[in-house]
Amino acid sequence: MRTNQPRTIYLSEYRVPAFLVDHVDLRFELFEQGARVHSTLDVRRNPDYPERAEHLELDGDSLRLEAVSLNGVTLEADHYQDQGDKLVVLSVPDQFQLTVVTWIEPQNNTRLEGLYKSSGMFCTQCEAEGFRCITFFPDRPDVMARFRTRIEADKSSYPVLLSNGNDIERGELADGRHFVTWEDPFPKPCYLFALVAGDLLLKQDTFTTCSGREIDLRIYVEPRNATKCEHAMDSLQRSMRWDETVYGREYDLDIFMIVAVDDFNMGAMENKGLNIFNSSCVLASPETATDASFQRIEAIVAHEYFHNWSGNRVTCRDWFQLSLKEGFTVFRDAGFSADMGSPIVKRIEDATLMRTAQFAEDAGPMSHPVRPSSYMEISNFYTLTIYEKGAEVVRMIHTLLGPDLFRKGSDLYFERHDGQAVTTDDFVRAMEDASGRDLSQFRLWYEQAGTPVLTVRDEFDAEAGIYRLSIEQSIPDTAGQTDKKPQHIPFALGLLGPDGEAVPLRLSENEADAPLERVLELTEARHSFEFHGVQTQPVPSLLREFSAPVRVDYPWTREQLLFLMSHDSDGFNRWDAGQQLAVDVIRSLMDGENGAVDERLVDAYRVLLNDPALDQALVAKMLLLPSEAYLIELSNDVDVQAIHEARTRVLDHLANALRDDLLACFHRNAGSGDYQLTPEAIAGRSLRNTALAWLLHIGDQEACTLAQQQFDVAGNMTDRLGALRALVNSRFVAEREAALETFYQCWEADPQVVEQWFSVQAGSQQSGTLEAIKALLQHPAFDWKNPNKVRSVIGVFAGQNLAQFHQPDGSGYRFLADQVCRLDDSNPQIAARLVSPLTRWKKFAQPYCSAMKEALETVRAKDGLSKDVYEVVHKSLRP
Ligand code: B3K
Ligand code: ZN
Repeated sequence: MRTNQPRTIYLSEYRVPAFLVDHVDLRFELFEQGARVHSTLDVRRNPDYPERAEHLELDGDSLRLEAVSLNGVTLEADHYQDQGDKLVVLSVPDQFQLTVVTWIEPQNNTRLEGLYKSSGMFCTQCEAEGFRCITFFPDRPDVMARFRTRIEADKSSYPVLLSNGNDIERGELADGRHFVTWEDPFPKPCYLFALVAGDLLLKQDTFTTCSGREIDLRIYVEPRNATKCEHAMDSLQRSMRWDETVYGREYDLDIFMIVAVDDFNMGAMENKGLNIFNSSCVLASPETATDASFQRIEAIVAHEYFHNWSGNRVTCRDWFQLSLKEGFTVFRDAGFSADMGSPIVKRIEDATLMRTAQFAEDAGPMSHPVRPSSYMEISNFYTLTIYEKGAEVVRMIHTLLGPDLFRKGSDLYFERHDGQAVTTDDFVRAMEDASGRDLSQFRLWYEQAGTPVLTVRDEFDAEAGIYRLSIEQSIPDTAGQTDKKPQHIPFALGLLGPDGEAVPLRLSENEADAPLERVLELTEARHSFEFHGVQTQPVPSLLREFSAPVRVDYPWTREQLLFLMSHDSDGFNRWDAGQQLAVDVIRSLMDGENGAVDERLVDAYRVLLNDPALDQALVAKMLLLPSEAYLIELSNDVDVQAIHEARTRVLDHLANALRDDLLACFHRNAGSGDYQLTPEAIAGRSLRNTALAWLLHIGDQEACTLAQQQFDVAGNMTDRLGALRALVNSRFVAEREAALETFYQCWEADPQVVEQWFSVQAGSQQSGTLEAIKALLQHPAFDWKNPNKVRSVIGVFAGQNLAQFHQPDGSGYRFLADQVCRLDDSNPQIAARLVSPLTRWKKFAQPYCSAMKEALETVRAKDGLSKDVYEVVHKSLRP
């Protein structure tokens, strides 16, 4: 067991840095057996620091110190202390130059933080605290410096040498080595530093900015990926244009580079001028990537590009402010994706992620506010709350201010804070100053954790023609936070009359030109609203477009939901009504009520399948039943197998009753011609593959043949994988095995496709999956050091394949605990993420609950547990 408890860092302890660094001069000597880093810092005392700090303290991690000199004079050992995680230089002058030489071993770096090697190339990941694994430095985002970086390496193995900014010098060295020097004119925190050295192929294009500057766009990949860059390049160009049009933001450097690397802990990283991407988030071709990957790539390329303003030009003061850049940037990339595709579909996807995964996080042991007030390991706080809830919070500001004032606010924010490291409070203040609105109560969204619950009740007074709505707000207690204050919530609603027409929302008797939709602003624990001039009992359409990240409790009848499903003018709520109806039907089966599936659900789905006048992109989403994860989230004392069985029964019933409609839907959406990424084409493929999956689910022989045909002839990966997945989840064992085999043989040389092949199997609904998973870990293509492989097998099994993972005998949990312990030694960040499915043990019924807890306890007992896993496991096991 870990004996020393990691230190907790508190926001309340924030102090400005004692020393500032104006300039950093780096020289990297890269070798196969390690790297020598020479770092020269121009340091001065910070005039804003409240007292005179005597000694300079620099952060370090896993460094071998070779030399220290001050103003060119080598320091004797009694002038500094190498404490491992700190280098303390004693009694320094007010202003000086400090040179530190360190030796590091990138080839042995399995944590993938700092400088490491991936497929033979050198690359870096410095956010949040990886720069200290490269050299001693004040590793905090409020220290911003200008960087010059010289890289030296063997020329034949590493012909391409990259860092941030512009390349200003290059030349040859002895022994077949060469060097390139890069200079970044913009001061930046060290977490945005990047270096790449490798044998890479360059795909180039240009972008002309709104002021007429031509930017050199470069994507560097391994030569085998030459044909997979077009989509990323195109997404980049569209992002650059969009940020100019929608936010008035122009790119600042002359070069913008993206590098794809196979071994990467997360999706991508916004290093200044040199974004580094996980290969799976940048490389795509129709033959190898699904529609979902194409959309993910577009969103991530945009997200990292948008960080150039929201994150790099204006950065975070400290890591508690992480959502300042992440929440805002997710909000920006969501706007971009909505504009590039179907806005309703994008909103449905975002709301689904919030309601299934973020609400769960917010109710669990790792729950924290959008601006946390403490942490042990910052890597654990790159969460759905920081990213997705943070984006929802910005979206609510947008809703409250309206698009014009919001834009004024963002302009003011960028102008006022350009080149600064600031706080979420500074962001809100800019929005207030530009709009004249008071957002003081709104700020509670940053401070209070937990998902607000709105209890909505209504009554109709036919005689007076008044429809009354009462709304009560409450915020549940969360880890370390109780007695919360009411928050400022924008609540969008409409009312539907008997024929589905919108009822004018008159808040007073004689209000003329009353709107058909309103955003009510909830600020109190209790509100009641009266709508006048209402002739017949209306059906309310609540929280339209998911106008706030809250739960709504309203006693829906199935009639109301069916009515909204077909009549609501808000597409999002049409979808949501369908979800709530399906949830209700599934739950009534679990409660054992009369045992039959409500035929009205079947009828509603029949309409969806057969009415070509409906928005097919919306229909494709409406046909997807609520996931097991969402059903679990909605329940307490969860019996996973009971949820799985009830959901499966509904699916069986629907698929049997609608067999012919599904077949017709499959054929109607056969698709032809070129691969296109329009919302219509994507919807067509989604409908076709949903139909196939449902038909195979009920063991339909004809569908099995169709799936095999589709698998053989598909011209794109969406259809090929759709067919494969349907077969894998079916009872057709021989066909499934044959398809899996063929697929692997065809694609074994392509890591991104092999990852999908792993995922399909790890997500299989067939029993015996755990044994199959164990076998996959022995597969020659599986690699413990590659996070994508780990995620595609272990992550998918434990995080997505809930019915298989939650075995009543606890075997899935023990398996996960073993893998977490194994990974904890090599890559703690990945281990800490993987353990998360176990953390919500309190929510589950027996025997799940105790078995999950036991598995967590095994992890806790491991020797030398990392800080990352320690924090998650200990917080989860707190009484
Ligand atoms: N900022 C990075 C995330 C870094 C995670 C460090 N553990 C990617 C992004 O959000 O754009
Ligand atoms: Zn980001």
